[in-house]
Amino acid sequence: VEELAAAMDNSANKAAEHGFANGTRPLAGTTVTPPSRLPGGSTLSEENSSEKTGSVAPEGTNSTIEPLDRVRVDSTGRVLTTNQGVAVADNQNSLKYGVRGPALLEDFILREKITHFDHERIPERIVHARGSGAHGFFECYEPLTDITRAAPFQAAGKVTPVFVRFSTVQGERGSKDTARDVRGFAVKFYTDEGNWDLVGNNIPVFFIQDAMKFPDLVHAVKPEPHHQMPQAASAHDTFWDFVSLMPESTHMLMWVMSDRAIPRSYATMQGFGVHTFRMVNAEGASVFVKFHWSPVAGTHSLVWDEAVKISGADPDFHRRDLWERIEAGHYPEYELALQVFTEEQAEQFSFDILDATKIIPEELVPLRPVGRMVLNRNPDNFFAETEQVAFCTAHVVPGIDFSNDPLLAGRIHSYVDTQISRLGGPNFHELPINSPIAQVHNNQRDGMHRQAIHRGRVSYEPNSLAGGCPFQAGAAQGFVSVPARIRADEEQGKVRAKPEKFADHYTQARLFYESQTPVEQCHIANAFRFELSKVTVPAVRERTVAMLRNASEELAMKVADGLGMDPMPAPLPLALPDPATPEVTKSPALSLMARPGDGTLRGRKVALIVAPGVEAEPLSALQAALLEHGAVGRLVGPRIGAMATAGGDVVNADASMENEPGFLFDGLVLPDGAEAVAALAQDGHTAEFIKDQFRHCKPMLVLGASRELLTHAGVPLAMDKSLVQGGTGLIIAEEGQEAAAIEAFLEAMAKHRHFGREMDPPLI
Ligand code: HDE
Repeated sequence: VEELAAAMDNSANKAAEHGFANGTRPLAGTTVTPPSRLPGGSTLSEENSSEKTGSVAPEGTNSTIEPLDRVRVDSTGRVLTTNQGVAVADNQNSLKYGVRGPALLEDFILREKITHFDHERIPERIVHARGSGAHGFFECYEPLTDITRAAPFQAAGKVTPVFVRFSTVQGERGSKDTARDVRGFAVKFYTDEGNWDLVGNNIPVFFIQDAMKFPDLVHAVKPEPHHQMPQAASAHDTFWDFVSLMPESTHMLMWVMSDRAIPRSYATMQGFGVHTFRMVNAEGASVFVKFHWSPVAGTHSLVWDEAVKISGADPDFHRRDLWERIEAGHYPEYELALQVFTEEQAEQFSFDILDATKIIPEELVPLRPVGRMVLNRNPDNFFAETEQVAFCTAHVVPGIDFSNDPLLAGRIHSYVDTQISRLGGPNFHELPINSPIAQVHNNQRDGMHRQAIHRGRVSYEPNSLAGGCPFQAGAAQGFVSVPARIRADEEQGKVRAKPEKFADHYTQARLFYESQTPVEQCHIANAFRFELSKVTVPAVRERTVAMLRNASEELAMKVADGLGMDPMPAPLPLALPDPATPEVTKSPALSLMARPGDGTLRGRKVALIVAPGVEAEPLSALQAALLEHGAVGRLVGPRIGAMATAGGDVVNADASMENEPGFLFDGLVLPDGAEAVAALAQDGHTAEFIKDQFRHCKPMLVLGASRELLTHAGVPLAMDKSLVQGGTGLIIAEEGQEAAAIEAFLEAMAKHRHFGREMDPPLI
């Protein structure tokens, strides 16, 4: 009975409401002592203590978790039932008239099972269909009461539970993670005063300035409607046709063609609120803000050739990485920073802060760090949480408000609307993942899938029959919109038009390109070359180059050259021939290299190649060293399983070169051992492994006899001596110098990539 009670501790149903005190229904014929407490499933633990505020999040205090115990299901020790709770005797055979006879319509058990199955899928999101989610918390560094009354920012150390969903935009739900694409970075804060959704992206600008163009943009970038290709890619005619006719997209194109669009991990990319928002304090005074999330692990990306290969070998690359980091306790962490500025400052800027195709350079308005977010719990169920989570830009709380950005205005409408069809009605806020921890009381009633059982006969306000409840909160507690003044209206009246500064389409595109390191500039040019080479209509390619000429002649020339376009087309005519002089012409903060991160190896994966006859000792030392730094060293062999080492021991390869190809790892170690090396030289996978690691500029450690494998793979050792001197991340261990070589390798790993050896086209 005790075992049963323990098993049932995790189970959840509504039995408590039917008189079973512990919330679980006992099995027939048993008496169980109710377990004292529902399971914890803590999101906050002592590991999450904060060095910055000194606060230690108390264990088990995630207020989103315990209410969910009501709907958690664990079937351990339970019998199979129908949805009506009727025990099912036989789950293998449908009801037939005789064993060879016809199936009977009366079989309600079969029909219930199949009917439910037929409806298991819901419409996927029209954009951002493919995503991955995680739970965590936000912790405030210092009270921001001077600028906002929003609950998460009221005290140092204040902790607010969050759920985050990262996503790609173009591909369908079953597409790949490593597409060249914008990534969604949507955060739901379950604040004490209601849910606040900060529905951002990993790029701080957008393709268009006005919501009116969003359906056109999405129709252009999605797979083409006649043949539904390409999947998870923007490299096709309709996308480039549209953007080359929309010069306002030039700035965003620079970002999407940069390595930002192929992040190494969700844990190594930034997030941005994109639009200008407002923060409002208790006195009703407001300031403008921009939101920035910066990963503690630094900003790191893949290279294109690698992203393409990964999408074949592991389409779930980012989803797996996020899951594994959290399971391993290497929790993704991001610092939230604000750019705070006033309306008067905004008026002086050379660009319009309502224009979502513009950033505010950090040099103009510095970032103010205000808190950190830690993602430390994987969802229990992908569908119930990650798929059903409904982010809406309209979900703001007292202390947060909107600006008049016309793109944001459209979004405030769109997200609630889309959930109504995606999640089947207006009650999506009652799905456990969406329901706020703040209590909900209003007179909205009924609709599809209503969960709440409202008591009493009053569903209107004002009322006297229910004592006036629920009553209006009033301005001190309730949400009050900022009474922002709207100028120019009287002169202009209702118009379909844009402010003049919106027409400067190129100044910030130039700023972005010129703020990149030469390696990044080269990757941007190569990305344009690749994408446009997939475009079949020459006029579209030419128009894009004509547009780029207005942002950077150098870039346009490189792209034109890569496309065999000679001469270049004339630049597109400017919508605003004489734009205001920008305050900032170079912003190093815009480079990915500006945020190398904390220098740890947490969450990285290294392949340690093994084969029968391998010298195992240095590999064990290396595995231990990697583990100490938070990285995983996996033994990868010609096949999985046990193999004898040179010293007569046994090592177990847990991956094979076939099932985990080289490009899935952040670093490579080639082993010593004459017999092993001879076997590896005979296996074509070894050379592929080495080539990919070399081409993708990843750290490589070469021990003893393996040097020969480099030559075998065509690595140009003789060509450039600097290649072997550590600076380019290729470390060849001299005899007896293994320990020093391991140190050098760990250092090289911390640098992530070694672009010094990158060549275009690649030499091998
Ligand atoms: Fe979205 N967007 N969007 N978007 N968006 C959606 O909402 C929309 C825009 C973003 O993980 C949809 O629930 C319009 C900018 C993210 O669930 C939809 C406009 C930014 C996610 C929608 C934009 C975003 C979405 C589809 C222009 C960055 C995924 C399913 C006016 C700041 C959230 C859904 C998640 C999802 C509409 C532009 C970010 C259709 C109309 C700009 C991260 O409502």
